[in-house]
Amino acid sequence: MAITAFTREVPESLARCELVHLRREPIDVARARHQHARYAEALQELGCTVRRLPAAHDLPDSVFVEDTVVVLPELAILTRPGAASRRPEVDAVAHALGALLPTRRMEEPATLDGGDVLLVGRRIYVGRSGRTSAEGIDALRRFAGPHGYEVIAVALSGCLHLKTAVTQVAEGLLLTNGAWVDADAFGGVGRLEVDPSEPFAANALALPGGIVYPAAFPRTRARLEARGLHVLPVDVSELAKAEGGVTCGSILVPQAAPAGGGAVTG
Ligand code: CIR
Repeated sequence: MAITAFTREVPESLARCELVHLRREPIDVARARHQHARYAEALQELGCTVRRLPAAHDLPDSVFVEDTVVVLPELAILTRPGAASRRPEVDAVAHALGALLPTRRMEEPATLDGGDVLLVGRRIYVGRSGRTSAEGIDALRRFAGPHGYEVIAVALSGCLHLKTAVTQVAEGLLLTNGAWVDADAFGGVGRLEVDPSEPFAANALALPGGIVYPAAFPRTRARLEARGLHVLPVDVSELAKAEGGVTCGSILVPQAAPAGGGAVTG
């Protein structure tokens, strides 16, 4: 399956990002940009075609594109992010994805961050976080339900988004931090727990060619590799200071397969 990965440049204003669970630390924007470029290369190495959305320097969190949309093969559901400062991020994403997929858009009072949404087959798990409201979950159900998806709300505590606590790393295998989410919520799906010394290690970006994964979590990486999974480590330390992980830096859109490998375009 070919995948187009949309990214958005690290804005000048990144250091003014929203923060919920982390203390504000100085962020080196030049370094963050370098790390983000390397992240995009990793996506490309694993077979994605990377498309960059226009930078938005007045929107500090605009690099974290995942939160603006939920992409299903059938449609793109544009979100209304839980942090008011982030809502203007959505228009550029709507414009780019509208050319590829039918789109629907959540309206006030619904709020939902894409980081709270985990798609496993025809099940859509959605975190009840500080960013995602009951109305947001209802809207997701209303848009996705007619396409045969079951939307399942999941409680979480201690972290920003559902995907801070759980991501899918292979068919039938979830990587979890059981301190932040009740891993039994995911039915019979297999699971691998993060190393206890690496609480933020559950956020992994699985692509058909391998897993893009923060270099900061070698112990959990070893657990993934022990399962035979190919892991491509990337240093995302500056983005992590803004409470971002590896899933939040891209929007993955499955495409009808073109000839050849990955590419970076405008
Ligand atoms: C925020 O608080 O919204 C940003 N500073 C971080 C968003 C990270 N998004 C994600 O993990 N999906």
